[in-house]
Amino acid sequence: MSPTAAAASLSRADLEAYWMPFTANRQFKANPRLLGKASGMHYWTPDGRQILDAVAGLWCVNAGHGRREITEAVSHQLETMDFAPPFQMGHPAAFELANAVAKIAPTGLDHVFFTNSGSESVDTALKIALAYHRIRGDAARTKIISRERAYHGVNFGGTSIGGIGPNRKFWSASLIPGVDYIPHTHDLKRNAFSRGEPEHGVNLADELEKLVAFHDASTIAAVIIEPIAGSTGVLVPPHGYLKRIREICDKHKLLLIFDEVITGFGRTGSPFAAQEFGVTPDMITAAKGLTNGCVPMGCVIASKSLYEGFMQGADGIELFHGYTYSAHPVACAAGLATQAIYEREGLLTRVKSIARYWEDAIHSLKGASSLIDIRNYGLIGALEFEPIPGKPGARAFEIYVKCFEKGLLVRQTGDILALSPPLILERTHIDQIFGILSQVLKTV
Ligand code: PXG
Repeated sequence: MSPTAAAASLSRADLEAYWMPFTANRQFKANPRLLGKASGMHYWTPDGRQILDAVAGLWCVNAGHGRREITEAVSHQLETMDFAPPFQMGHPAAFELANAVAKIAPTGLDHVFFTNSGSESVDTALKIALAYHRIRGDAARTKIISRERAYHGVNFGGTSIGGIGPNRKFWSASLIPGVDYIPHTHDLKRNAFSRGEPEHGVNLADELEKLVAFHDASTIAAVIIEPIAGSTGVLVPPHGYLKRIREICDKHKLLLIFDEVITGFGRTGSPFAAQEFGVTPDMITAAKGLTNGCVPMGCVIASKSLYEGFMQGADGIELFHGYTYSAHPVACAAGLATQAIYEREGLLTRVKSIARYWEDAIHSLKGASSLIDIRNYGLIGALEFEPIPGKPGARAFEIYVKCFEKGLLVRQTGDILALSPPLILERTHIDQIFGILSQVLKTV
């Protein structure tokens, strides 16, 4: 039976064993939404309904679905060498992919550590930051400064620095100590319906100065920030905010980590948001678009001086960290084919040519009932709705389900809908996305 036919024939009982992540399992299994096939800008349900993908899977399929070059590279790699141990051994594709990533990264960020997900990238970056200070004889620098509403994945490190209540409250007594938060920058009173970077809020970066005064710089290892916060519902940084954060980090010798798991690989109109906003961190965490989402892989891109910091002292293992599947050959093959597509099709900067049309289209929804904010940057957009009293999230969930029924995949988080389509989309897709959304918004 083809996978599509198999999916179509799943019974209620067949759905039981799979404990679905970040999903209302009982609600889903009573009324499942299944996908069976994907190509270009679309998914198809097992019963053959076409769904326009306005979220690139989950912010990851930047070059569109079903790219033949990636399929061929992966299949060739599987036939040639299925696995190679990454500890004390290497294989050519790992070095090639590290070079390819370093080539598009901000100047000075030129060493790449491979992981298998965004969560692992974040935990890896935190461990590198702490170890770096220790190696330099500054072992008291152990604290991490994050932000309210931050999402940095779900491993213990990422959960510990996360700023979204439901994602951490069950484990809050068991998380790593020494984490503090600066405020988020979401300010609907002053910035609702902003196009691109909001005007107000650069002063919120100064809250970092207050935390430094409170903890003392000598105890702080790093500041970690999503340049554009994604999971919490798309928070675009106010004008000048990231630059001010960098200045404060420099002044107090704090490492700055940009978590670019969603903003990496062309989403903003530059290869990384660091280049887009003209601010260079000491490390970038990435994943998703690295392999076009088709084989799990993440990475940490570190500055030359960070790497050099470890390459001192006696010969031997410099960083006691790594995964069995770091630089997995199949993931590297997918990554190399993906990066070749990005380069050949100019996808890492293509967003610049379509972002204005996207911006005008999303803001044309203004005036829809209960819509309290529209925000956008690059090929990212968000619609925020007034919650139904006593039922947070219910309004956006209803819209999400109705969109799916009408052939459009969006992403819901709380009372916010997020949009992040593949970077190959054309104007006609933008018209379809906002055509469906505008119809659905009239019905809720
Ligand atoms: N950091 C950031 C900034 C992310 O957005 C992760 C780390 C973790 O990556 P992994 O690969 O471990 O999931 C993410 C993941 C959403 C959504 O709807 C976003 C993510 C994951 C799931 C849903 O916005 N980002």
